[in-house]
Formats: sequence, structure tokens, C-alpha cells
Amino acid sequence: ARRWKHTSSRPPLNSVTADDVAHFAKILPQNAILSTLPPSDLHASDIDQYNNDWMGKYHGNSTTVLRPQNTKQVSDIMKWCHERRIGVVPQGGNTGLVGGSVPILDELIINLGNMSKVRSFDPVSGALVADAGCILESLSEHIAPHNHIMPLDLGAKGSCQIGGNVATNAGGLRLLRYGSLHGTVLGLEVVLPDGTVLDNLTTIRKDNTGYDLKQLFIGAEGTLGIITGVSILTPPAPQASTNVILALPRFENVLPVFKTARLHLSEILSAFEFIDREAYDLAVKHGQGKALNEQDVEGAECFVLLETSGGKKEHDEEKLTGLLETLLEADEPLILTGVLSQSPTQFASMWRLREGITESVSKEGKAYKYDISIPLAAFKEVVDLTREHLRKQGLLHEEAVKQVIGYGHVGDGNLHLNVIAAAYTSEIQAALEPFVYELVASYNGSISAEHGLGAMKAHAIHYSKTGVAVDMMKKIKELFDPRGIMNPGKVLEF
Ligand code: FAD
Ligand code: 2HG
Ligand code: ZN
Repeated sequence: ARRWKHTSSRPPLNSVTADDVAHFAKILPQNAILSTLPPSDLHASDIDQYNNDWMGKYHGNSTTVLRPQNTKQVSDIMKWCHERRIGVVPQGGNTGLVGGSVPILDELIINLGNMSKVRSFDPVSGALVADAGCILESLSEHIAPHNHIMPLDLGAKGSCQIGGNVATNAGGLRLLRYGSLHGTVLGLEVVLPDGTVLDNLTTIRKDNTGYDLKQLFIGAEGTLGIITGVSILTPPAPQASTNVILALPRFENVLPVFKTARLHLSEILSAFEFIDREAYDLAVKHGQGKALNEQDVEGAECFVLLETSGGKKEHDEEKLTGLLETLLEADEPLILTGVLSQSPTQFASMWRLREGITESVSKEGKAYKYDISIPLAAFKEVVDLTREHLRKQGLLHEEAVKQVIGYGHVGDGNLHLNVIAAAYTSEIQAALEPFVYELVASYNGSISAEHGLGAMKAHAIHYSKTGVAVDMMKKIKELFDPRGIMNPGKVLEF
């Protein structure tokens, strides 16, 4: 069996034993423990959903999953794991796309799904305090009657948890408008690797009393501690939201369209999403949302989904109509067509076309996902160069790589390059990496814009961070987790 490396400063980690499970039974009720170790009669298949990631790309071999209900239980579990040097993987909704939420070997899985209570909501300030295991969409539903919305939104909202969102510093579809979690998270409650509870669950907006420790856990991907509670600032719900899909004749028009949209819509622009032709056709093929009229999109090289969130419907629509006229009226119009949603159903269906791409990709095949920050002008070039590279390697055909597509968050300079293959193979992997990472580095970009490094990119961190920065990160890791038990092998190599 594979084991964690033993270095002079760090002994290897231990596997969970039947004695450990017996100890966990003193902390948790029996139905919160899932273990395949004797005397249990559970089989490996009974805990498959916890050991395998959303894409079916990463597979762990854990024997034991714990589902605590409160912070005290998480703390008691961590004290024991620290003492016994047992590796631990914190797990939220398991929708992560970089293999961070499942074990690399047989680490203990601590799934936060049973911690799903809203602790408080202040309708005046909009401060929401919730258990880390609350599903993002449930939180939206909880605050909707108070006319507030969550400051982030993503396609996985029905399964991902707020703790997982914070741990990955998820960006999503409205970052353009509401900013990143580094700005909207007010406080966190975190169980540290030795079981100590760091209670920083404040709801105040301003607090300049030294180092802002919560920032370290935002985007740490569970490598520094387990987030058990989140305090987050929720904005008032917009009084009117509209969206429009634009079909563009050429990719080169995306940047001028973006500039024009910002000028016309200013503060009401809440999303500006890019979809290339292959991604659009794939979403349509898999029944995500309603396709635009076929004649209207003939010759379209790419699409933009744009959303406005403002105070007055007529006012916003007037601005949008003005924008569409400008885009269409030039000697060489910037767009072929623009379809404005006319009803809540149409609004949702247009979003489905964009949000449903990830699901369509999974239906089509096995995805190699590169979530990169590069200059907007290079979005198409990167997709084309990757496709060309795979073609030259003889890998662009139905039995190997079926398609290379690009979509993403234009407003944030974040491209999702997806390579759809018939199966995950070492040959395709070798063709793509480090090719893609080197390409991204050549634009001074980031190899992870919003999904994190997880297990997938821990080894590649140096493409986006200097040696000095990585050394500082290692020191921080060592300070919080000297025994290296927290999500080992993720973000930083073990
Ligand atoms: P998990 O997948 O369970 O875990 C993710 C990481 O966080 C792991 O490293 C895990 O160890 C750690 N973790 C989880 N919970 C905790 C905790 N309580 N304490 C400490 N560490 C923890 N991401 C985006 O950024 N933008 C998007 O638009 C987006 N869209 C998506 C659409 C789809 C259809 C899918 C499947 C995924 C999408 N993602 C997106 C990726 C993913 O959903 C997000 O990263 C999400 O925030 C992960 O939340 P989760 O609860 O599923 O976490
Ligand atoms: C999105 O923006 C998500 O839809 C997922 O971040 C991207 O699947 C992907 O590559
Ligand atoms: Zn995204």
C-alpha cells in the first residue's frame, strides 16, 4: 500500500483503525459514523460518494467518514486525529473540481453536511451567520423573504456548502458585481488541526486590530483548519434583474462589447459571461436552456450572457435597449443579435445555457479542466493553441480528445478551458501538462483563478507563485499544522 513520505522533520501519517472508530463513537452518535472497518458490515461501495469527486477523476480509499453535528464534536475529533497523526480531509458538498475534497490515500473524511443550521440573520446590516455545512441555495432561500441575496452564485449552488465556498474562495457568476469572499466574509469559526477553536465569528464590518486571520482560511482549501461557521455580508436583493444573450460574429468583438456594456450599464451590470461556439452548441445539445433562433446565430463565433441588476425595471431595460442599439448600429455591428429575456422563465433558461455547460461537459465525456486567469484578449488564442497542440500530438479524435472548449467570467479575466476526452489517460494528461501551465505562465496568468489547486495542481504552484511566496506559505502551514494532518497533499505537496 502507498504511504505518506517520512521526512526527518515529519513522521508519516497513520491510517484509521478500529480502535479509532471506537473512540469516535464516544464523540458522535452511531449514525454519524460510516466506517468499513470491522466489526462494521459496511462495504467500500457504501461510502463511494465520499471517496470519489464530482468529475469521477479523483478517487480516495478512505475507510471512514464522520458527519459531526456541531463545533464541539469537530474539535474533539481533531484533538484525537492530532494526537494519533491521522490525516483528515474536510468535505463540504464535494463539488470541487481540483480533487481537493477527496482523500489521496486513506485519510479520514470529515463531512460537514450535518452542520446545516442558520445561526442568525440581521435584516438591517445583512449579516448572516451560518454553520459551514449550509447549502448555498438554502441560504439564498432563507434570506430571500428579507429581500437579501447571497453575494455569490454558482452552478453548483444546489449542492455546494458555504464552508466549501469559503475554503475554495469560490468566485462564480456575480463576482463582477459583489466582489470576492475576501471582501464579503466578515468572520469565521475554525477548528484548528489540534482541536483548538478559533472563534472569529464577528458580524462587525470594520476591525483593524492587527492581522486579519480569517483571510488565511479563505481559499486555504482545508489545509489550515476546518471551517465550522461563517459570518457573511449579504447585499439587498436587486429590485429588477434582466439578462440578454448576445451572439458575436468574431471573438475580437468581445472586448469592445465589454467596454461598451460597462459604459452604458455602469453599476447595474452584474454579470458578463463568455461562451465560445463549441461550448454553446454543447449546452444546447444536452438540453441546457433554450437555444436561440438558429438563423440568428448562424456564423456566430461566440456568445456573451450579460445580466443587469438594478433598482427599476423600465430604467434598466431602457439602458439595455440603448446598449443593444449601439452594438447593432455601427458600420460593422459588434453583434449579430441580442435576445432580451421577457419573463422569469426565459431569464432562468438563458442562465441555464451558461450554468449548464459544466454538466454538459460531464455528459459528453471526461473533462480536463483548466481554470485560468489570462488577459481577456488571449481567451481564444489559448483555446486554439491547446486544440492545435493536441491535434499535432495525434490526440484530437473521438477515441481520445473529442473537443476543446472555452467559456468563463470575462469580467474577471477568468477562462474555463475544458478538454473533453473519451477517458482519462496518461497520454492526454502528459500532452496537456505542463503545456497548459507553461502557456498560462507565458501570459503572467494564474493556473487557478477560482477553483483552487487541490490535488491536481499542488505540484504546479510555482507556475503562479514565486519561490519566496511558496516558502512563506509552507511556514504558515507549519505554524497551523505542524504534524501535516490537514488535507495532506493539497495546495502544497506533502
Ligand atoms: P468541496 O468540494 O467539498 O471541497 C472543496 C475544498 O474545500 C476541498 O479542499 C475541501 O477539503 C475544502 N473544504 C470543504 N468544506 C470545508 C470546510 N468546512 N472547512 C475547510 N475546508 C473545507 N467554483 C467557482 O469558484 N465558481 C463557479 O462558478 C463554480 N461553478 C461550479 C459549477 C459546477 C456545476 C460544479 C460541479 C462546481 C463549480 N465550482 C465553481 C467548483 C465548486 O463548486 C466550488 O469550488 C465550491 O465552492 C465547492 O464547495 P463544496 O462545498 O462542494 O466543497
Ligand atoms: C463555471 O464557471 C464553473 O461554470 C465551472 O467555475 C467551470 O467546469 C468548469 O470548468
Ligand atoms: Zn467559473
